[in-house]
Amino acid sequence: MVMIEQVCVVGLGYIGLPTAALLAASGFRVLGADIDERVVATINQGLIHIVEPDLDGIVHKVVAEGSLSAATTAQPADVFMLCVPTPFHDGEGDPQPNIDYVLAATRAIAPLVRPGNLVILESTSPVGTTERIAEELQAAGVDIGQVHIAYCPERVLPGKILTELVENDRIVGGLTEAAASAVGSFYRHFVRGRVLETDARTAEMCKLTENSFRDLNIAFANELSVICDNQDIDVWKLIALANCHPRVNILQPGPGVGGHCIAVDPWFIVARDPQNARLIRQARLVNDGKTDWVVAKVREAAQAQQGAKIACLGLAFKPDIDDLRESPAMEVALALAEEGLETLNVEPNLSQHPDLSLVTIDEALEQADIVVILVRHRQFLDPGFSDRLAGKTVLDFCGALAQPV
Ligand code: SAJ
Repeated sequence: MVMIEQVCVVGLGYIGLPTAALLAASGFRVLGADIDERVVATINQGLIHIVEPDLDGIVHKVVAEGSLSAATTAQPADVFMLCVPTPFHDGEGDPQPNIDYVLAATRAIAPLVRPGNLVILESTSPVGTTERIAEELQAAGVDIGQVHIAYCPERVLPGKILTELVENDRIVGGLTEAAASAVGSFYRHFVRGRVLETDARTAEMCKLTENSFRDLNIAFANELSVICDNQDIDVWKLIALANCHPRVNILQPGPGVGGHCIAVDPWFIVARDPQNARLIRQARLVNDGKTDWVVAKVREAAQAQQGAKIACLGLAFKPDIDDLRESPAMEVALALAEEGLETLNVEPNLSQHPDLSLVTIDEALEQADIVVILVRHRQFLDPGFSDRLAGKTVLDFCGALAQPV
């Protein structure tokens, strides 16, 4: 059994920082590493640079106690956890995964890795990335026969990260059975869900599969919404009725799929096997195409009312958060403004935005001729909200006004 006292978490973003804080609160001495000096300085003051409920309190506490500290370089430890971004390469054609940050982080820890250490990758990654880590470490002179290397994907929902880090089941994919077992034991120190051991490639594919499953099911709902619109059927009512069947559970249509996970990860599967990943690729195209469809629908309504003011209600990528990254609602609002239409943008979870002027719900409803509901924020679900829309053209793309069946 490996004795673990120190953990080095490389990458202090949406996953790395909450994980580092949780480990520190669970009794480990945690050294966080991030290449961004401002991030490091912020954390060392006990503050946070991301928005996530309850994270500020826990980071403040563990930094004050001395169990979490940050630096711009990795530090010697018993466990190394890599939580760095895995974006796309820019270019033509289908998006291709870019694992450069994972490889750079591996090279950064390589001089510090000693026999008996655990090296864990948490970043969403294409199949084979954990093997690439082993190759990089070996090339840097590490005796990889003496090191436990595993893939353990994060599975948390933004907005519920601290709870889900502890409660969710975790998959640990070892490059060897011994690695899966050693890394599994480490996770059992702080995870209350089950820790399920497997091989690295299965674990890598499992993470991508989970988000593709959701993307595909949302694509089904989005496709239905367009078909129903053409046939004058209320898709929200249709889905609610269909879901009364004991084995049917259709997700909800929206203006497209946002965030930095579900709209990204399926491409990692497609990139490895474009010939066979036909449904997965098509789902991505359907969901991205839904955003263009929404813009076209609003354009059509605006053409019917020359000079109309258009209220865009909700800009975040999903309900009741302030996160605008990869948000289809934001894409719609920007596209309409670029077309020269007069828009009034509302995001109740934000007071301002650098590129877009925001107004309150009241201001928007006072002035708007056309109301476009893009995100199912709780403010738009209030009983009585729909009464305030009387006399306006209303386009509800997220079912905020849908009545229960
Ligand atoms: N959405 C719909 N219709 C639905 C459900 C969601 O249009 O019925 C849209 C949302 O509005 C949003 C997008 O999908 O734009 C994604 O939202 P989400 O809440 O489904 O997921 P994320 O991106 O916040 O988090 C996902 C989660 N994965 C799964 O639920 C399978 C989370 O557990 C992962 O850890 C996370 O991706 C990640 O990091 O990969």
